[in-house]
Amino acid sequence: QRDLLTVGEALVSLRSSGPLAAGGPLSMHLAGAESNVAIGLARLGHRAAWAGRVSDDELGEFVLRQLRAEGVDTTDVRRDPQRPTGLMFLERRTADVSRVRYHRAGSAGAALDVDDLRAPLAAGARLLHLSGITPALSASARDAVTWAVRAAAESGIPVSLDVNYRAGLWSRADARATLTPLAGYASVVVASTDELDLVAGAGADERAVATDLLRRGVSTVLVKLGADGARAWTADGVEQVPAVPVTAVDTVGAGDAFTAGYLSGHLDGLDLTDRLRRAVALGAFAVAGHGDWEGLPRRDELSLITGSAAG
Ligand code: CKP
Ligand code: MG
Repeated sequence: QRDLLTVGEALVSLRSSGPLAAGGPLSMHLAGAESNVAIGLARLGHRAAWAGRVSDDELGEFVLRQLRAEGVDTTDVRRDPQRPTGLMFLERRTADVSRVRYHRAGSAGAALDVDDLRAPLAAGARLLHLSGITPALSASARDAVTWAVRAAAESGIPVSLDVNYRAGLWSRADARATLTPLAGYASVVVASTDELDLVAGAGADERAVATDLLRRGVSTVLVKLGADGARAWTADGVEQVPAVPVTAVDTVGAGDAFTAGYLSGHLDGLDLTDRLRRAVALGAFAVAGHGDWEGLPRRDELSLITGSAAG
């Protein structure tokens, strides 16, 4: 039985160490919010599977090799002979500010459809993780995600949804119209404070949004506070943990690391406080190193950053 199934678009990220317009060397990395989460869980020893579409060429092969090397199950990945793998350029502007530009319209990942998800959903998993990026990619990807949350609900598979609003992909109004109903199917909703208005018809007030989500059947609302840690809203009230203080060198991937830590704690049966502690510990690992997922810890490394807190 798989611990986690996650679905989304994996990208090839090309990174420059300075302004892109100045040219110079680029390095090639795997990116993609959901595949980052799968890697985070696999590093901690959980059985994680990623499903999606990649191109049937070298870049698709690169994505698969990276995932397999990290121990992620790619059995259900489809190769698309017609479409390219999406690209993302990341340019570093200052030590801790980087800018992202996508070349993903018409990609294999964006062509995801319901048929791509039938086999992985039928195979079952203890958790299904989705992000708000996927429904922004295309109409067929939006239908696929909508189908997946309903199929998961019917099979009793709890869903986690990370809002992951991407302004380059859709407007806030479109995101709100799609993500608010979707969030009602989730058992865990992950958002940063500036994403709260996208998952409930309750404005941006955190308490009002959390109350609305809990009333609609969500069991845990996780609000990421960056350097201030994170808060969890449940039927029992609200709980906050501080962040683990580290020097941030690259914040891309921090949210996915946080989610991976939380879900790992859930799979291990930890209580809410310890799940949150593991979440912020993984977030700290992610921001303390370069790359979207490269710095994530193996299980025996969890204590490197926080001592007992992460264990
Ligand atoms: O919210 P995060 O910084 O954790 O997400 C980062 C990922 O999928 C990154 O790997 C990138 O490829 C993306 O989000 C995206 O599509 O923006
Ligand atoms: Mg995020």
